Amino acid sequence: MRDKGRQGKSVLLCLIREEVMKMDLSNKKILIAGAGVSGIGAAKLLTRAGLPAAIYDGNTALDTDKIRQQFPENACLSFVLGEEDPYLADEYDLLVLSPGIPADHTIARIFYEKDKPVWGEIELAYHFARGKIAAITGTNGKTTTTALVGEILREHYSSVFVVGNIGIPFTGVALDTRDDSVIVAEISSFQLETTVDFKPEVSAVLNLTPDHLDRHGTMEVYGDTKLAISRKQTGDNVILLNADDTLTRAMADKTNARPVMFSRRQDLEEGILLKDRTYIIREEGRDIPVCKIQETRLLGSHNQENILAAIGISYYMGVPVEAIRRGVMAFTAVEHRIEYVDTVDGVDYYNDSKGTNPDAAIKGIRAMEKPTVLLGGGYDKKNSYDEWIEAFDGKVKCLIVMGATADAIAETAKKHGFSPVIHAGTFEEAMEIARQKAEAGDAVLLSPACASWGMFKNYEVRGRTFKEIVRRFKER
Ligand code: UMA
Repeated sequence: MRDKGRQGKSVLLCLIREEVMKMDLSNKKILIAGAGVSGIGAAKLLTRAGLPAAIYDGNTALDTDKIRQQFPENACLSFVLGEEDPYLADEYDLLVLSPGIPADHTIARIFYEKDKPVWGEIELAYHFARGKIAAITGTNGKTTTTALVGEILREHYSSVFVVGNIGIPFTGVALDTRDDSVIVAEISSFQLETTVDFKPEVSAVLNLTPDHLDRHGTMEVYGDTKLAISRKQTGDNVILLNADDTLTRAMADKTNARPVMFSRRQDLEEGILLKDRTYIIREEGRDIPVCKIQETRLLGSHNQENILAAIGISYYMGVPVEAIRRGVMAFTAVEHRIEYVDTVDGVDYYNDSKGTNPDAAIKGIRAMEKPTVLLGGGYDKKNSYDEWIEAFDGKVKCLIVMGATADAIAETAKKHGFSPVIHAGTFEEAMEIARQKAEAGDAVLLSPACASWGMFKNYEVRGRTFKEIVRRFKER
């Protein structure tokens, strides 16, 4: 049934996964909350499928004309802006929530109170998508691992889609997937709050360190939210777990999927591991070598973990070892992740804007080999900066702080006896100071240990701004 065409409403039902279909969407009124990348993606999916889409957004100044221009003229699109009115839960049958809007937000609560379903954009896309899914979560390394798995899958499959928190909404491609497609999805904890029937063939939880606790409250809730990636998996499915991380290792007892461990440090009985500096798959007493560490181009021990996970995910997605080997060896770096930008006046500039929490930023600083002028600070997720500052390890010659967390970081630095710390009022000012402080032979690293919100739309805009300013430095 799922092979049929996709014109008209009756055909729409044929596209919906029979085994997961909970609801006949063709006669449901659907409200999408959030007019960002996810929300627009969800609205495009519905209108392409011939269904009306209504978008709710708290921002009353939203430029709806500009959004409309992204849709065909005959698309049935409407907007609800401003205050969340309880009547919305009477008017609409289903709410599709963007990940930036917490599941306990008023707009979601009014739907829950009326027993109306609340889905995320991932769940909506899942109901339309065909093919096999690999889903990746964890605190750090998700984007690199997702991109790497995408590269490996392309070595073997002809229809590959890389989607999710990486910046490409799953809803944007769901209608283009086929039965022989493979989809690799980076899924954030925010997105996992609103999955219901989402069931990937292979899932992975890479690691778990404190992050987004302002939203999830406790590490326990954060961990449970991450494990929701496996909630609907069964014994036919695989979950890759990091054996070197106590919290992810313990998830093996809480999932119905078949757990497969990966480890950088342990000689596992089964799983994906390093032996004699070679990545191997150990299965049923056999060691299958994939490639050597020095044959890969991703640097740092955290990337060894990402490679181990990617090998396991690809292997259980059916990719032959030779194709995995080619994919791993060809892969370089991801934008905004310890990305070398340029050398200006003998100073190397690195963009690690994806270092949005202390743990990720620790990896950024560890990868530096030269005296480093470090730019940090941004949105306040109530993280602690102690471990990050301890990791400076004599490498940081000057720390420039900005944003809502500037004072908290400066205080932590003082507590650990680190100086100098310089406050910058704007990102541009921070860059000017960095340029003045860095001398030939130094590095300037943007690795803020904080999200960009409050200063930028997202970490990507922050990273691109960094790169743009470096380019201007070069032209001066
Ligand atoms: N909005 C409201 N009320 C609110 C909050 C937001 O109306 O209380 C509206 C805003 O006015 C805006 C829209 O919601 O119009 C924004 O929605 P959004 O914040 O969900 O952002 P999107 O543009 O849809 O991007 C989201 C992810 N953003 C977040 O999770 C915050 C992107 O992840 C993701 O790439 C994209 O969907 C596609 O899946 C970014 C991110 O920072 C990269 N993720 C976090 C992380 O990686 O740590 C989780």
